[in-house]
Formats: sequence, structure tokens, C-alpha cells
Amino acid sequence: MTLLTLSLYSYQIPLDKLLPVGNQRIETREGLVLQVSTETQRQAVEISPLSGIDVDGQPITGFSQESIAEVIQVLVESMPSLQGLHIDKLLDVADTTPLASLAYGLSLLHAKLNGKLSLHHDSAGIIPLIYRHQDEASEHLQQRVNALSNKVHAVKVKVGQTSMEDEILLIHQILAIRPDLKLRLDANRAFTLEQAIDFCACLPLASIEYIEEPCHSAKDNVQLFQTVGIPFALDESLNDKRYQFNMLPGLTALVLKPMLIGHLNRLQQLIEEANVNGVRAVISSSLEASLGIEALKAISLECTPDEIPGLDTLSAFSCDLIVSSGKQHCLSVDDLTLIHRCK
Ligand code: OSB
Ligand code: MG
Repeated sequence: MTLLTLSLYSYQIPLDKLLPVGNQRIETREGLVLQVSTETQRQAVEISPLSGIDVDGQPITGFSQESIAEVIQVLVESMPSLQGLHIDKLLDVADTTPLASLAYGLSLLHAKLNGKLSLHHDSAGIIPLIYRHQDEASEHLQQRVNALSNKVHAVKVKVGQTSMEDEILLIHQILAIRPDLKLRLDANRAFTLEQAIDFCACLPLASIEYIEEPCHSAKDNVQLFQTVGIPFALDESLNDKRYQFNMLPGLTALVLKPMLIGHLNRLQQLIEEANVNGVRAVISSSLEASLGIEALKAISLECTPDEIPGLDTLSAFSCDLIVSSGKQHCLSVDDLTLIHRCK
């Protein structure tokens, strides 16, 4: 199978509501689409490093190390050297680039061209992401909880963002409306150990599946577990290239964002190490548009079939990208900005 044409596009999609990136917020999402054709097929992947500027004009920190501009530069340089060659050459670049989003995108493109990761059936479940929208009244947030389908069994709630009192109240309000729900809390490292202990001590233990990245300092997570008995999940810790799986008391899940982890081989290795240690592996979005979310669904069905991935961030997008998720409008490549083409 030969790479006959390669086209690189950029997209910019306004969001209907602000999306949280840790404790920052964004109002538009931008990213790249790489489309290639071979003798028999055409495939596209989304490459959207989670970096750039937030609503307040501040640089987004703690997620992708690379900028979109860096990914464009490397791709524009490598595209001519890939054209006319076997699709396996995509892996040469994926294996050697230090840019995680590019390694992910190229290894994903290779897998798609090989007919892996095709979406046979749509995974039914979703894990709704609950956070207070800008200036949203508490009644309105409660209405949103009320409106959740009965098929929803777990929700993810952002914590460590406003006041502890408000957030503890919110958690109790959610459970008053839907006592059957299990909660996955995500603190994005907002708490000191003391704050995390105070916060967790006020929570109904039996309803909490885990808390993601509770403490500023990841080494305090074990102490938190030993003090209050709430298991923790790792997310931001995995963004460090040097992260190596290490079993810890209280570690119950890895939240895996493939766009930040890089090559699919590394993702698979982390999933295997988690499995061997009885730790859950949950695929999660890095705020991709519908093209990227479709890939994450397929990866999750293939690699973590017993878990529902965290992909509810797509609901904030004002339109779809290349593949329809059912939104009114879906951008095609002709609607995007062409950056570079080899044909
Ligand atoms: O805080 O886990 C986060 C998305 C982008 C950046 C950071 C985060 C997220 C999500 C994705 O929360 C949704 C999910 O995991 O359910
Ligand atoms: Mg998280």
C-alpha cells in the first residue's frame, strides 16, 4: 500500500460552551487534519495538540508539550519524503518524533489504513462531564443532572475549581437527585494534601469511584488514600514522557489521553501494565472534534472494551469535523484551510 497523496489541513471550531482544560477554559478548539490516499482508500486523522491560548489569553499549561505550529513544521518537512512510499514509512516518523500528538496521529493513521480500529458498532454508554458553566445558577446545573438518562450510571465531576463548600454541596445535590450514580471526581491537582483530606472527609465514600489527580504533588495521593480511603486515578502524571507504570496503594485507574501519550504502542503498553496490576484503564478525550472522538471510541472498543471512555467533551463543539456525530453541521475537508499538499 503506497501513500499517493497527502494533504494537511487546519480547522477551528467555536465551542457552544467553554470547555475546561484543567482549571483553565477554552472557547474555540483548533487542530489539524491529515488526509492520505492510497491505491484503494482514503483515510484522515485528527492531530490536535492540547496547547495554545485560553479564554483569558494565557498559555494552556500542563497538557501537550508541543504547539500546533511545531507539528505543522515537522509534517510539512516529512510529507514530501513519505509520498510514493509504503504506508509503513508513517511509522518511521511516528517512532522517532518527540511530538506526542504527531506520534499518536501517524500511528493511528497507519492502524486505520491497515483496517484496524474500524468502528463496528457505536458504544452506547457515555460518562457525562459535569462542571459549572460560566455564571450558571445552581438550579440550572441541578436541572442538567435531572435530565440525565437512566442509562447513565457514572458521571465525572470537576472539583477543586471553586470553593470547597460549594463543591461538596454540589456532590450531595447530585446524589440527592440520582442516588444510584457513581462519581468520578477530577481535581486536576488542585489540592494540597491537607485540603484534599478535608474535602474527601466530607464525601459519601460509597458513591465515589475515584478522584483523579487529587494533590498538587502526586506523591501525596497515596497518603490521601491511606487517610480517607478514597482511591485515586492518574491523568496529568501520564503526560510526562518519563512516566513509567508503578503500582501504588490506592491507585485504581489510569485516565489515558492518547493525544498526549503519543504512539499507540505506548498506549497499549500502559493499558497492559494497568491490567496486570488490576488497575482500570479509561480512555479520555483531549478535547478532540468528532473525527478524533470517533477514533477514541474505536480505540476504547478495541483496547479497553470493559470501560466507557470519557468523551462527553464533544457535546460542547458547535459542529462536527469530517465524520458526523449527529450535529446539524459537519465540516468537510473543503471547508478547512489547506496548509500543505503532496500530490
Ligand atoms: O481534566 O481530565 C481532564 C479533557 C482535556 C483536558 C483535561 C481533562 C479532560 C477531560 C476529558 O476531562 C473528559 C473525560 O475524561 O471524561
Ligand atoms: Mg483529568
